[in-house]
Amino acid sequence: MAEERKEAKTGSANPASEKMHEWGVEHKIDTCFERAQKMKPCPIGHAGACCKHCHMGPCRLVGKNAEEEITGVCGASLATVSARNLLRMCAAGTSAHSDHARGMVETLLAVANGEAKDFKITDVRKLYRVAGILNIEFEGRAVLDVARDVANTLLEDFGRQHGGQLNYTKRAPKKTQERWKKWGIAPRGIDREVVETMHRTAIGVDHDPDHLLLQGLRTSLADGWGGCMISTDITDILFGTPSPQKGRMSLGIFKEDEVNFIVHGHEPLFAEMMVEVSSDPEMLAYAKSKGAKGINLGGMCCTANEVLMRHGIASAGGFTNQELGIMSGLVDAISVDVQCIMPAIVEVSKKFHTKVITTNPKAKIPGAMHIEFDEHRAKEIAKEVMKVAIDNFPNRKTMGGRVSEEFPAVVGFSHEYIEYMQGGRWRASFRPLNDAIMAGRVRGVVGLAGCDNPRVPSTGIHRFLATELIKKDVLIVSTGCGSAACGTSGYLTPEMALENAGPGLREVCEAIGIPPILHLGSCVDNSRILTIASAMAEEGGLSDEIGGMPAVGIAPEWMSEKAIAIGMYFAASGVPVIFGGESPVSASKEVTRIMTEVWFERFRGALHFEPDPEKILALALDYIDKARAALKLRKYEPGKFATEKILMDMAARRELEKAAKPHIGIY
Ligand code: SF4
Ligand code: MSK
Repeated sequence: MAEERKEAKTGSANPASEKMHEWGVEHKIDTCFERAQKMKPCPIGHAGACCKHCHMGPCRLVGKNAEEEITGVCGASLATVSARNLLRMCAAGTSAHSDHARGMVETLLAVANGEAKDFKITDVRKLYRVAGILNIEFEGRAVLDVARDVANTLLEDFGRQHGGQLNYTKRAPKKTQERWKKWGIAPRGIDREVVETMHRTAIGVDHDPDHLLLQGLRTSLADGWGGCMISTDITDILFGTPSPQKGRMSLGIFKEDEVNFIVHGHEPLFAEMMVEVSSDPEMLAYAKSKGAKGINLGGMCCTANEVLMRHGIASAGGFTNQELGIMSGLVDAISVDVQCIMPAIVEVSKKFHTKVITTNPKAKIPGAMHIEFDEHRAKEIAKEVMKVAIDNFPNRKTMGGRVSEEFPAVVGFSHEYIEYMQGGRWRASFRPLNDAIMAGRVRGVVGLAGCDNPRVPSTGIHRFLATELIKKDVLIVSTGCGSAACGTSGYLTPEMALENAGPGLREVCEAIGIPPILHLGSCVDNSRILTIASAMAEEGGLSDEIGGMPAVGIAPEWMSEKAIAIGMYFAASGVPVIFGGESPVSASKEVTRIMTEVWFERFRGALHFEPDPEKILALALDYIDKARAALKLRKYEPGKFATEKILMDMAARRELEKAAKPHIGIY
């Protein structure tokens, strides 16, 4: 297997991860990297040419001139089949984010009703901001009453049946909203769009690829401006809006002499309780009684991003690090909730002493322990789970790969903080960023997001694009496993700007004191990018809508259906998006044309699939430069920019704050 692996260039591109992987290969422990070699994807399904939407099939629409000449038993064309496949991925991705969001809103409601005593409203200012957006009166009212109204209003977005559209769609620039209206893709209710997509993609319903894809965009908008944005907001309200934190990232975060507990998955509710419990004196005393010096909490995947950016809890990395972390032999327990959890971690854990604990009522894994989380008894359950890890500490075996590398990271750039750092608390704005783009110091902005993937040397394309883009003065905002890929490579530090960023971007980063790659959070926090883009449009000087900005989204190693939903909502909002890897609709030229040319014409966004990292880079820069030219901005030339605008440093910001009066801004 090892030889095959080298030939196929699999494994991780991250040195620490690859070291652990090599240790696993030596000890005959298979991981996703080996399984990716053994399990080749079916080329027909991979290209979107297989339909199994009824039991007359599966129909495989392959062969010469398949697009023109071959149909399924029912007569469905290749374009119909490919479009339907993409839509179902989008609906599944939307469901995942939105079901997560529903859980957050229900918890907010439980807090407001006094039924979830272990949680509280942490960020009242953010609650008021959200109330303002929803036209809910907040001044002079009890905080919990406002919270109840916010929760009930947002809950309506899930099941709205008649008239209207999602509350948050009005946060988009007017012109962007008008495009949605014109093309009939303003989302109504989140659940409704998902159900309609499932209906329209069933046998014998909608067969027009363009018409189908429009419904896909409407569903994805329900994800971006619904599920994701709601989840981000409620998480901030309950646990605090992130501001920069120092953290540690990579597989070297585990401690030999402490109980190591990993929170993995996506939903922050249980993880937040584990943060509390990990410093609880009773738990620490219990850990000591078992011979441990303390409790070391770490995170994995997007749960890691949630607790990293609010509490500085160390992250062991992204998706492809989950088995590798267990192979350290130091993880006493790992809790998992939902999404991106490989069931394989149970098998790997059997080789060590690690306990795998599922905590979500929706997700069990055979062979794992199940301790169900209930927000009404949150702390009690968190303690029960932590005790499993502590009791397991004495069972550690000596076996395990040892990696000591870890990197410092500055994380937690919420859109509110990005606004703040550009003008202080009372005069927060996006003016300096817009000015820097206009002057050519910052060439453009790239959202580097999405998963890492064992079918390529994982994290490698993220690493390549991150370094190349900042060299070319492109500011990066990162989320999800894109953030993990950057953080575990040591890229999330301000020093990265000094060493690698182009001269313009470096000047901006030095003036504001930020890294050139801004960690924005988890996958649902891609909604923060929508908010930032809307604020930039409102600020003026660039495009007056999200479309037309010198901005691109890239998910170079995507694998999840959630990534498809995210890519589509950015495209529908006006952002050209480039995904790595082979296209899941490559079989249909027509679907590919619609997603690239037709969507760009209608929405100024697009969805490309491009496996070659160099071409991804070139395409992204081309979009950025063409947008600059269309906006009649100064032509980007490295090292040459207008110097008239001075960025505000910390001292200037404090001066402004002293003089200013408070207000509650509504974005
Ligand atoms: Fe085949 Fe049509 Fe059934 Fe799909 S819906 S499996 S194309 S017969
Ligand atoms: S965890 S969806 S692998 S980003 Fe959000 Fe990472 Fe992709 Fe899962």
